Amino acid sequence: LMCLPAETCPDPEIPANSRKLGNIFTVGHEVHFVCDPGFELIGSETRICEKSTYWGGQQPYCQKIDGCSSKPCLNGGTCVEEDNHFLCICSRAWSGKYCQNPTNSHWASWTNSSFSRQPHCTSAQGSIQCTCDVGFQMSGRDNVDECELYQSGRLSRICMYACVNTPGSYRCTCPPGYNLGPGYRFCKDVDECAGRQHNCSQDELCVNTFGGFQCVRPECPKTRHNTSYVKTSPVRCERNPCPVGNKVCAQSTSSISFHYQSLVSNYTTPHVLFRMSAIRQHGDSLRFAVVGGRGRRHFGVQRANRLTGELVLVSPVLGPTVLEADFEMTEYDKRVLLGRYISKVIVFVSQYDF
Ligand SMILES: [Ca+2]
Repeated sequence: LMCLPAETCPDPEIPANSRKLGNIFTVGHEVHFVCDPGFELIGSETRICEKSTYWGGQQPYCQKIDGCSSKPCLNGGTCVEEDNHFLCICSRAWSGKYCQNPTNSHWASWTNSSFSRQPHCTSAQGSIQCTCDVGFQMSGRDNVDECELYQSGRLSRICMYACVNTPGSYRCTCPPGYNLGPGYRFCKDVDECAGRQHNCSQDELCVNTFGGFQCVRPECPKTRHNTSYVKTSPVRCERNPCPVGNKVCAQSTSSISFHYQSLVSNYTTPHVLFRMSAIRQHGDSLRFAVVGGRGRRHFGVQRANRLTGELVLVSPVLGPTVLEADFEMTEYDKRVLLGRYISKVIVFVSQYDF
């Protein structure tokens, strides 16, 4: 038997006037630093133990901040600018320079400190409030809830999805359909189609979506008015030649192609979803329009150049939902229809914004 060194980074230096979150120093794990009230962090707030067993990023330090712009007053305190410093006027039940201390001192206990009890915690409006039995005060500074401390803001979220507090540390979790990505904080979609983890049948196509997948089966329009279509590829239908003199057939769609896309919920708009081009112009005018589908108010059409039209997502879509646009290009010459082509663009919008 041999003892091999673990792949561990050295205990990271804790900057003055700060606290460190995270106690696992093995490769791939992160530590975070939080400055005390009245200080701001310069450098890397988060450092990852890299494969080299060195900490990534830059050693942070906590710089003292003066002035109200840094929002130094906690717990609803009001900040007042004075000469070269600030003053916090605390709201009820808080005290201290930064209103950081609760004043409900009747909970404090000055008896044997080795004796402890579990606090009573309730969750309200996304934050956790804990209280102690009468005669006890809150302690447990060693097992700080990193999740709660960091989950408040979108930018400083330690976990993309959910955070689980563990003794001395925390871990991130992801919803079904996602794996925890590198760095253990981001959720990465599982590509079920590439990984053959889907249950689509042989005549179906697998479309990977964020958080899942879809089995699709593009269908050509049924025969009507002697107008019929034939499948020329898994995602394309072409109109059969029209009977001589059948005007309805001659005016109908010449080809239909199917395009599947996946988008995360609440994606930034405007966003170009699809481009359709004529290889060359036969007639004197080319027109682009959305002529059918689902969720049409989210779609707009614009011209990229003389021969190309763009289908644009114009307003953010909250998922999970499916949008569909029948994006049509028509070509005319002296007001006579030369051709009508439809691209069916189907957009799978995920439940989450990742
Ligand atoms: Ca997927």
